[in-house]
Amino acid sequence: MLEISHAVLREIRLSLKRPFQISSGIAHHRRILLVELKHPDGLVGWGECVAGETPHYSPETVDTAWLAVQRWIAPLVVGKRFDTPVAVSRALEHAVRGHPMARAAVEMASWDLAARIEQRSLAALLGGVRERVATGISLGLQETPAELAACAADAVTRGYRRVKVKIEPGRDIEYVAAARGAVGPSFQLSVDANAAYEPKDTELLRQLDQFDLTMIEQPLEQGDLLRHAELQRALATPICLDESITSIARAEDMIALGSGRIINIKPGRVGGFTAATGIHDLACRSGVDVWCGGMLETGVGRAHNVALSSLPHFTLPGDLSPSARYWERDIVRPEWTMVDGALTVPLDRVGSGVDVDLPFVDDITQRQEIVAP
Ligand code: OSB
Ligand code: MG
Repeated sequence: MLEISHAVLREIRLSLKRPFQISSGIAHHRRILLVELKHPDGLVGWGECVAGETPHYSPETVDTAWLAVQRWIAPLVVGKRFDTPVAVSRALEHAVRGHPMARAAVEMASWDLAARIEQRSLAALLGGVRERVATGISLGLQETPAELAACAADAVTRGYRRVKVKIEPGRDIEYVAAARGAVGPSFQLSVDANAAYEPKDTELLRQLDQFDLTMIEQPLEQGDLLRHAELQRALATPICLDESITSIARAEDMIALGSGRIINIKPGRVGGFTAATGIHDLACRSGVDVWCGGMLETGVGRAHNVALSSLPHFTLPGDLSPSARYWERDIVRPEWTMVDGALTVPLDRVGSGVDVDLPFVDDITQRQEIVAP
């Protein structure tokens, strides 16, 4: 029985080794909301909220998520018993409109806790089958095409299986040409615009077809499913949606409208694992490819992304870089390491497979609150 006695919320602060710039904003460090759900017997499930510091990627931020979890979401689960984490997801969906990132932090912690109660790995509980998951790198916007080419070449040398480069108007064709030159003609290369373009840019985006990209991620605004469908009809390159897909229903809309051919599933963006696995199953039935995106997570969120990526239809490499790419020191033991361009799914360990380094987390905690019944 999934019984939750109380929840602990923490906001931690971690510096990124290097700033990460996308079309809509830049991150030098992360302020991250961590959620602990406690079982009366002492077992703990961990969740990490993927909301950023400012609303440049999504409407939610770490501050709105803190408010939503502390005031409305955690009170829906503390002092309660649930049959399954799916029931937790339903309870949150029933009572909270929007706030999918805040809901996901609690929902995913409940899956981790359920796996620990059942003494199974989170990956197995989710239906995972893969023992290793292929890793792609997401390269932020660079100052010059030559700098981007150097980063891309370095990523290939390190063994990454796919390189994704951020683009924006003014930093696109020339940059992608340089990246393609650096990785070679047959290497998996993709681009991510983070919604920086408009329908009037269709002719420009058509020029990207010459680079044989695996996909172009989120070219237009989050709500523009119809315009993405028109753009997809004009392009040979598959469109992948990220920001637009906030629920199973949005994924159904995308597929019905033909707004793209690939989905970037981030469990932390869609309300948690229940929706993420639902989107996975839908995509599998519909012939749409999926892969797991990243949000510069710590080792806690990365563990969740790795577990999800072990499901059978995650056929494309995910944005799942090892800990050392982001942090001087990650908050979990063991840290995530990459071998031959892949991370190992901890199928032989209980729960998400990592232990949180609590003394270190305490050192970097900016605020903490207990939510009890
Ligand atoms: O669009 O996928 C994105 C990071 C922050 C916000 C949005 C995105 C990203 C990434 C990073 O691409 C991927 C990673 O975690 O390595
Ligand atoms: Mg993206």
